[in-house]
Amino acid sequence: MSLKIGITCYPSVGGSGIIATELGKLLAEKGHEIHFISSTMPFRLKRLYSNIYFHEVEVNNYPLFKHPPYDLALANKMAEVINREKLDVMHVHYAMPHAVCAILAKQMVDHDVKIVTTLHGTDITVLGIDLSLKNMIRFGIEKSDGVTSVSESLKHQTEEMLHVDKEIDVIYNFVDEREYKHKSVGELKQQLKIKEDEKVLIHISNFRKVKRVQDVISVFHEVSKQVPSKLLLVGDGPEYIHVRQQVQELGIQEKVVFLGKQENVSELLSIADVKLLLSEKESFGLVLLEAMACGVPCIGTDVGGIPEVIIDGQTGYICPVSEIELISNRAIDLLTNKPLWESFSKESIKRVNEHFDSSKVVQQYEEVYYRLLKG
Ligand code: GMT
Repeated sequence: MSLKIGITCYPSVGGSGIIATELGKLLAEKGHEIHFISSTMPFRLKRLYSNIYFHEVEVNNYPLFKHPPYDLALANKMAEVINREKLDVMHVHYAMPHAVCAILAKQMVDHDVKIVTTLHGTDITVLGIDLSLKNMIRFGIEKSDGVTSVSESLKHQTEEMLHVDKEIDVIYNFVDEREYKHKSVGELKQQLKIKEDEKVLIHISNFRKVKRVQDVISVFHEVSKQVPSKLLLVGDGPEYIHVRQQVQELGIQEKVVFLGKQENVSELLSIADVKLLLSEKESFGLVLLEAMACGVPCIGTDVGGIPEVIIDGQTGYICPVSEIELISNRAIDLLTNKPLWESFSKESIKRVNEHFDSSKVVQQYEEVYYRLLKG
């Protein structure tokens, strides 16, 4: 039975927006009718799909209000779309504010719709710590009909921090295998002024403090003393300026390539030898999966869901946060031992195919929808 599904996410660049959009596209390919409801068109939703609709949330800026009431406008738009399109499911990504808006919308309509909330991390690990929001987040989770989490670690953290009385299904993130695979990218290394014999390390993030990009620079500094290499930095965010300063102070400007926000990440990953994600908080780490799918071994920290993605000593390495020396040594080992690198690269691709297969993940979400609709 095909369903009518509403999806709300933060449409800007970011793992949760990517997952929500890719999920919507794959569900549409399976014949479901998808209605995205958000402030702007999700950035991955570029071409026209006959069964995907976009409903823009418009917020009017009245001089009376200090802050434009986005959350209320969103709830209002959700109610309008649920009623008019007779949605079966409203799938929201993030408890705050999206689940709360969906609950409000559900009360505004006479049509029965099931609310599914997917927890991505920041809503729990950052906002959940804020006492003023804790009760609201718990409310959003408990009043949703179904709740999913992108890792076991995030599920446990949610239960521990918020004491929620709710069954949470763990459904891992996924990548579109048609896009994320090793590609022949011809002259790209040359274009980026990287010599053929130089190794390439890569970091991709939104440069928030939790990503510890400065540790990435410190590790690269150590690695580059022993291995001819370059570091590609993809993304932008609050720490960017400090990272640039650190690179300058270390005198490694010639070896670090700041690429800013990029869309063709699979091409950049195809010239990379090691991916570093050294965060202090990370519920999953979608960028790891993207790298692994392209055959790039990853080094990550032992926090959150990262150890559920990287298998230490098999697909990459897991190291304690801020252990620069250990992380550097691991990276040097990988970059200087060809058989080891080849084995990790092969195992990374295998792991993505076996555990994070997009068709299985989409099916898991469908099972949640059907289970709730059956009551
Ligand atoms: O990492 C971020 O700052 C962005 C955030 C988001 O909303 O996209 O990422 C969270 O959701 C991703 C998709 O499920 C996960 O892969 C990231 O690990 C998670 N980030 C954190 O937990 C810090």
